Amino acid sequence: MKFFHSTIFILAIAFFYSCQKTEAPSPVLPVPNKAQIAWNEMERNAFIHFGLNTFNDMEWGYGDSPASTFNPSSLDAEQWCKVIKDAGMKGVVLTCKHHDGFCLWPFKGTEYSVKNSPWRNGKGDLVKEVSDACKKYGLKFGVYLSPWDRNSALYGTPEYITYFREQLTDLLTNYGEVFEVWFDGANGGTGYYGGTNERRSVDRKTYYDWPTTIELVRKLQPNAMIFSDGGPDIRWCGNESGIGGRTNWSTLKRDEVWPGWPRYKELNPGHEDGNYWVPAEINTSVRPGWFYHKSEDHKVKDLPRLMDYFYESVGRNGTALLNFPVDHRGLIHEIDAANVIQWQKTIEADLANNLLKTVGNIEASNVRGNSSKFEADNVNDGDKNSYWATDDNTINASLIFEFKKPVTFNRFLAQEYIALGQRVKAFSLEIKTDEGKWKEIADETTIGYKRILRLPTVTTKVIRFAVKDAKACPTISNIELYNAPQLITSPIITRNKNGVVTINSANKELDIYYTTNGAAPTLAATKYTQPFKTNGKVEVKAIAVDPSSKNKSSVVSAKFDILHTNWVILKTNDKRSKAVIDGNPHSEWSQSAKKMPIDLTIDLGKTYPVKGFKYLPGQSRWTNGIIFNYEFYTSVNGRSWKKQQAGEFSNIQNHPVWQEKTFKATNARFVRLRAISNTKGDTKAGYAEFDILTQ
Ligand code: FUL
Repeated sequence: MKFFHSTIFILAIAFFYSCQKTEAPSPVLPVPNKAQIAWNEMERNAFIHFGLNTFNDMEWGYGDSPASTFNPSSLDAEQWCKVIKDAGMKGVVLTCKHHDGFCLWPFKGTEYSVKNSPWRNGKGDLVKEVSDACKKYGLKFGVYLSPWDRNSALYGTPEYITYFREQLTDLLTNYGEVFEVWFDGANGGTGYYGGTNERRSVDRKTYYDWPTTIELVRKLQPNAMIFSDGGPDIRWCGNESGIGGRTNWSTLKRDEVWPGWPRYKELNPGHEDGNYWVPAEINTSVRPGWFYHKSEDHKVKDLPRLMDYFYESVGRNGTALLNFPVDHRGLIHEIDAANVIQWQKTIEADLANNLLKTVGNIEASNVRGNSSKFEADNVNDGDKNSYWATDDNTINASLIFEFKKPVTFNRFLAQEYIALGQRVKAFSLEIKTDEGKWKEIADETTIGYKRILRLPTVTTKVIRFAVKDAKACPTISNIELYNAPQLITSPIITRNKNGVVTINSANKELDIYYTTNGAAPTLAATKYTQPFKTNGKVEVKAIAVDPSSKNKSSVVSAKFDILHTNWVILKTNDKRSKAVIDGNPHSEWSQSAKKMPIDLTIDLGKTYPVKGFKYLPGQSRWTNGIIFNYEFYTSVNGRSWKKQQAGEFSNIQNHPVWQEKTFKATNARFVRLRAISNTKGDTKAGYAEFDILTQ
């Protein structure tokens, strides 16, 4: 009997321990709530900036642009939603009120809204049109409501908070389900403020009484994510360039960084020891500006830039929020639409064929309690709720993937089971070489909801994923492998002052072939390996080619005239002026004077038969002195000058690209570009590049 009892006792203990072992790991706090997980799973959303700024060519309206200027000619919110849907995005956040205070819905508390605009004869409600279009296209709808209001006379007083909450109540009551509420961090400063035109500063920590406002949002839209720089539910990533942290914790010491802005640098990586779950939203605009400016039509993010954005947001444990500056017509511009649809197609193609599905065997160095519930295969079963986990004390652990045939890949995707918290602090990826040795191909930090690595293309039969450090035993829900098609990026050809030509292409895995004799380059042309020297006039043509598929870019051509080696910019002591003739379109120089005109005078070092000139205005966003009316002079001796031409660079403000002017060839050693006026009407003249054309 006694024996029987003790056996039962031992068995019971054994059973107890085995159950213990196969229990799910305890969560690592803090953990996300369901709505936060659902928000991460949306991955990519759209932002819309549209309002009076659109019609007044501004980014931050002062609050005094007349409501009557809001006049889109053919606004169609369904066109926006169709583009957004086709671009693979899941939700839309609309600037219902930007800092200028203008309301896109007929808010009863102000006259500064669509109701006093000609659009739809003052009967329109854009928030309604957009939220309806979202419903039709199966997109979630979110609202941006600027706390700062440069129009309201109340701003800065306690009454404004009531006004602000009434606006919020309208937006969260009358337009159906709202998935995200966006509170901008820019707050207080100069403004119109009901005609007082003054500076009003507020303490952004205390003025708005945020806790009460947050409660209001919770009451009206319990599932909405509240965004501000420092949370509460989701945070800013600390930049507007669309770059999520390579180390990116979804956890944050929210109370310490609140309201966020002063410690914005910490928002990018988050805090490993953060005590709140506040994942990062990675926002950027498809154009340089948040609002539409015709002058930026040629600066829409292209496919390579958009792909960087995808991998640096969604691929770095963030949710992307890509802004569309809707144009004057009230449409997403054709260029923006084409680029984002290309973006979606390329993301789909990159992640089309998960090679891990062809794996022969997955071997874990440790499986929690040896239980099938936590087995290695869970990372490859397509079930987001199953995961591979290890025993509590086993942090260093690995998975070895063995393939029957060699696999070639260049993308690695991993996901943690974040319902139990973000755990992994460091991981690596290795491949087994033909010699049977491990070779590390990636050494990274965090994973979180999703991490995607872009890797140089490699071929192997065995891959090892190793967790090197974690807050507790790892819980990995998913791993995928892809061989993304090479992105064909165009060659960029530049030549410096001394004639050295450099050809680059953003995708470094492409080969470049070029010619200097005017012929179209093929794979039989010279392969570019390093910068090369040219003398004088030359036309360089290049293509970029994917060595495996042989897919190639279109031919890019660059015509260079005489060398700038002996050129001297006269009549200035400013050393920075050499930016004008350095062959680099991204460097620039500007000069100012008490009054126009302003001259750029160059000694070419020798006499040439000059038959024209080229001018590229500054390419930076806030460039100065884009020349509009000009005169062009030549001289043989630098004393007596002959005017060769006078005219304007038409549309240069909106389209600041190379301008080329030609005239009858004349001998000259000295040339002068005289700026008669610039596009702003002030007294500056600015240049990215200047060149001449010779016969
Ligand atoms: C910033 C604002 O000041 C910009 O105008 C824009 O709305 C951007 C999304 O946030 O803080």
